[in-house]
Amino acid sequence: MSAELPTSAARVRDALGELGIEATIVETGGSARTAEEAAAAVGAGVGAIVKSLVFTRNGEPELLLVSGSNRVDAKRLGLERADADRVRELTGFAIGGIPPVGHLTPLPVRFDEDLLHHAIVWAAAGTPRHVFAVAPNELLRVTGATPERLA
Ligand code: 5CA
Repeated sequence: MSAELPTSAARVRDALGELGIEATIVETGGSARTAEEAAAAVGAGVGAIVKSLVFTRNGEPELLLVSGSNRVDAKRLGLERADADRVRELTGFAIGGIPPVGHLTPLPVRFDEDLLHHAIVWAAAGTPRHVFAVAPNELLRVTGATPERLA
């Protein structure tokens, strides 16, 4: 039940609710810290897992929502990986459970077009053991991003 969610997952549940996304947060049996583990935990292909990654561009942070089967072409996009402390400071969550919404500081979002090839995608819900499913176009809608090639 939602009342039993840890604080970090409850924050994601509340953020989703405020955005009008109907999603049930699921606790995985084992670790879902990586896209591969999350895919195995929910029985989805790794391409249907949303990686929520913080990068910086000219020092300014951006949130990239990337298909689990893609690797961001950071060089082409002029991006650098944010370190774990910066990610925590900006989002309020620890790596392995970074959700796509509900961050302390709302960041500009870049959205991987390949996520739209799936009917449903799964994203982290604030902890390495909590995920939620969402239609990718719903996630796209609430981010206000324009889908693009990030790989
Ligand atoms: N819960 C899973 C599936 S949704 C998850 O959060 N996957 S993830 O891909 O969004 O988050 C893990 C990612 O964090 C890895 O792809 C890895 O590239 C990145 N990462 C791991 N350690 C660090 C670190 N020290 N600094 C910056 N990024 C890191």
